Amino acid sequence: MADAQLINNVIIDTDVGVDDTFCMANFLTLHRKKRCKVLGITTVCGNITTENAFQSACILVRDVLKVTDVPVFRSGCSEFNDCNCSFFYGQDGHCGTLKKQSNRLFSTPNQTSEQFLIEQLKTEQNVTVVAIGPLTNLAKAELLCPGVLKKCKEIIVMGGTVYEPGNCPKTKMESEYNFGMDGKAAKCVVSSGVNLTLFPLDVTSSVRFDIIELLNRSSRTKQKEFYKDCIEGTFNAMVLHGETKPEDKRLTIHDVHCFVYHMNPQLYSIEEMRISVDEEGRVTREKGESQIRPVRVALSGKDDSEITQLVLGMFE
Ligand SMILES: [Ca+2]
Repeated sequence: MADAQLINNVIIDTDVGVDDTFCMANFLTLHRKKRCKVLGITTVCGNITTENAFQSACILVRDVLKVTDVPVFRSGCSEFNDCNCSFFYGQDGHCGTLKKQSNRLFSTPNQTSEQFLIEQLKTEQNVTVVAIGPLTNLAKAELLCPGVLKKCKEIIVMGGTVYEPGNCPKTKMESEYNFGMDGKAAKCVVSSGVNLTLFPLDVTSSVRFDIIELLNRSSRTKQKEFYKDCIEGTFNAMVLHGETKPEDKRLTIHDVHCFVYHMNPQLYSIEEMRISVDEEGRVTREKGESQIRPVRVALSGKDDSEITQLVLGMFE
């Protein structure tokens, strides 16, 4: 019998980089096995532009992973659409490999990402939102419908950094990318009093995945060429941007930890913290007495090999 914890409604809010794909593909594998229900994928500008995020997510879900029963939405928010955001993963968010898979152009659905979030949170029970891009859509939903985010069972966020240096060029590396790209949104969501678990750079940068292991396991799948391009493309981008050395054949896959945590929260050291976020997306720990509701913050992985095994489940 499936673990009752895993029978859960999930909405994935994503800016559709390669690390997002590792998280999404894993959730869609669970969805296929009926161990969770992915209600929808809401895309947002972040790693790539608003339009590219929508198109890339559609190609990934429909043409690469062949999932037909999960709707994909385009963000109605374009606050930072003109940003130069494709520097790391390229314009398709996947080092060019998604465009090799399909050049289909998808039409925009009638509902926007934030409208879908509001509708689902109002009507569905037991919804976990997995937020792995800038928090623009979530903040917009909260702005349009105050209190709506509190209807989530939990929001699992990849974002922010507590002790480690940031990685967002827009804020001169003073904040993590998702928080820095839309600091106001991050501030809004973190201070909204929702049941929130945060995966900051502190944990997502410290756990690294062996490239040979990823390539070996992904070579058994129908999408092996796609995964090979994603893994090698990400590694090359990490080397280019000084995030690793060429001889260290391991990847960081930031967003995938939100999936692993959903499967087994015990694999992380998690602390309750009172934090605040400023409009540049910088995270500050509040000291002493404070009215701020604490959030759970994952600071490190407890067992890297167990974490890796759960991630490799997507290649079954
Ligand atoms: Ca992301």
